Amino acid sequence: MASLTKNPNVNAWVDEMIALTKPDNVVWIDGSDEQLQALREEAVSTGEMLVMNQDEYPGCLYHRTLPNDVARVEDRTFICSRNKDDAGPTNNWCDPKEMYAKLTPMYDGVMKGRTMYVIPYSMGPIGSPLAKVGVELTDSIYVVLNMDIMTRMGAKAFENLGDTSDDFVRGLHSKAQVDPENRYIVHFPEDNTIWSINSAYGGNVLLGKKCFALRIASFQGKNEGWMAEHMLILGVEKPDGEVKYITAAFPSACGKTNLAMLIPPVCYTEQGYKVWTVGDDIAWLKQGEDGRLYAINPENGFFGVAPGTNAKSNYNALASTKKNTIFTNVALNNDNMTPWWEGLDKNPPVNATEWKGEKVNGPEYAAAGNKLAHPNSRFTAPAENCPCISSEFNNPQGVPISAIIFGGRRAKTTPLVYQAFDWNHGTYMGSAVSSETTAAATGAVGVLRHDPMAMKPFIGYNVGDYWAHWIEMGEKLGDKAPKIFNVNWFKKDDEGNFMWPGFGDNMRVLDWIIKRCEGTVDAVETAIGYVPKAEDINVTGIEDEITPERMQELLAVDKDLWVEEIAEMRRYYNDDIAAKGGRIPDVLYKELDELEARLNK
Ligand code: OXD
Ligand code: MN
Repeated sequence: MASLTKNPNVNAWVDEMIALTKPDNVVWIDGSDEQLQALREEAVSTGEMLVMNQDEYPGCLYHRTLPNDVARVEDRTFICSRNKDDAGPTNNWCDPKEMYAKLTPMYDGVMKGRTMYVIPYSMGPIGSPLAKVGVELTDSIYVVLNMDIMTRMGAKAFENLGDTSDDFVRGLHSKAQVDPENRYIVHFPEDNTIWSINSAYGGNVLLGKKCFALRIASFQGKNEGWMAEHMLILGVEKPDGEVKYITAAFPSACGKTNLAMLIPPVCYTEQGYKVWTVGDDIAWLKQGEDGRLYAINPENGFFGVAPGTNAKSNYNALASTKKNTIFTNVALNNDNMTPWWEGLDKNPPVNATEWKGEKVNGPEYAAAGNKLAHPNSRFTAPAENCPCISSEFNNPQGVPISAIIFGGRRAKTTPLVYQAFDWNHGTYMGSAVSSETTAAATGAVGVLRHDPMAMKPFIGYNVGDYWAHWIEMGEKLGDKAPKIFNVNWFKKDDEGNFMWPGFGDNMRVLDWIIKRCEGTVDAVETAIGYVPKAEDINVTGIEDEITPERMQELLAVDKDLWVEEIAEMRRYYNDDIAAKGGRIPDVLYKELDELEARLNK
């Protein structure tokens, strides 16, 4: 099939990769409905995808990965910069020449007997000054159909690239034999290139997402003066119609999708407050002409964790999955081909297929302690399905950001919310983000790990240089910089119960944050930052649960715990980062010293 572009850089690279992988056929993805429909039918005919109940879930498909291929594989993910120091201590590194030499034989002839799909796509609205083009080559129809949901895919992306530009990210994916021993997710930032092999799981193979929009883009952003961050973007519309935009960075599976789509409590909705979703996972941020920081969501859909999603926890996400969605590794109700997962409701289907494909009696299987859906099972849903999608979703200029929020899962230490004194202090706060691990990545669950800016698995270069880039951005933005906050929805009491209701009630914290940005509410200046006065968090409707005493506990700054926190941060900076080649900016050591001095005052 003829190329869809005259761009010689694209064509030369595609030819080279065809010569390497030797597919039987090459199909250029134009993005037309006919082409996509034919691919869906082909995937269904081979069993790669199953058709869901078309009355209840029109346009929805189901896919099951191999049991060894269910999450991102951080231990097999590499940043291959020419100098080892440029990858830094948070990345696996290998010399690019060595890595190309190792992987080239694995790709040699890997697509024999298969079709190569050439996927042009844009991250960001077509024509946006913040958007960038990628081309992914893959032997997986599942990848094509997911990329159609997650990106602006098809010939229009080539129009945006133009006939001569070399500024596109080259992604080569082959599921090969889905062999975990030879699975590699490799980034060559200096070549704008990503090679992924032996996986068919979303986070490893939808190369526009983590690989491009975070790892490669963070490196591009450093060089070009913008930022790629693991952040949701939401707008809070106030009763007077003004919308304030906020971004928030939480580690994987800490509720970014839930916060991005929250439904405010009645005491807010009855006044006319609304929350609009711009993005749930990734933000690209750039200074606008007016000096403020603007954000776009480079994605076009949601690749959300299914378990725990229900009408109460996230009505809008659930609604987004009702049409044209791909479900991966959830359970199936065999009676009517509808999806099920833990936390959807309390009634696992009796006649069920669990995520590995075994037919089971759902209630019995669950009662025996088994999960029907994989804990990292996913929905890939078009953003346009979301009932609260922002009218600015496709705005090529992005939305102006008033506040940046960091957060993680911390049972103790961190109060419900506090504000940084200034941008550099906020950058320190971001560097100190840590969280209990979840099922979104392979490895142990429930262990506390440092996850600076929620970007540890996604910074495509030296983490110290990344922090320095944050500080430079703050200098550029000056007094137009967004205010920076830290939240913790996961504080627990001595009995181990969550103290804060979370979900929609997080609106109460957003309300305080917005008022701080507007300068309409006071705060208590503490050693760690500005903390709300207890009476300034609106508890209308939850007074029984959140008594003034409880609020005091939620907002408390426990000196002993913070002394421990500082000791741990020194250990982290020194042992995990500086001793391993992380170039920590002096500004951050100064922030740590000053925090310590304030606590000991
Ligand atoms: C994701 C992740 O899939 O962060 O978004 O793991
Ligand atoms: Mn994520």
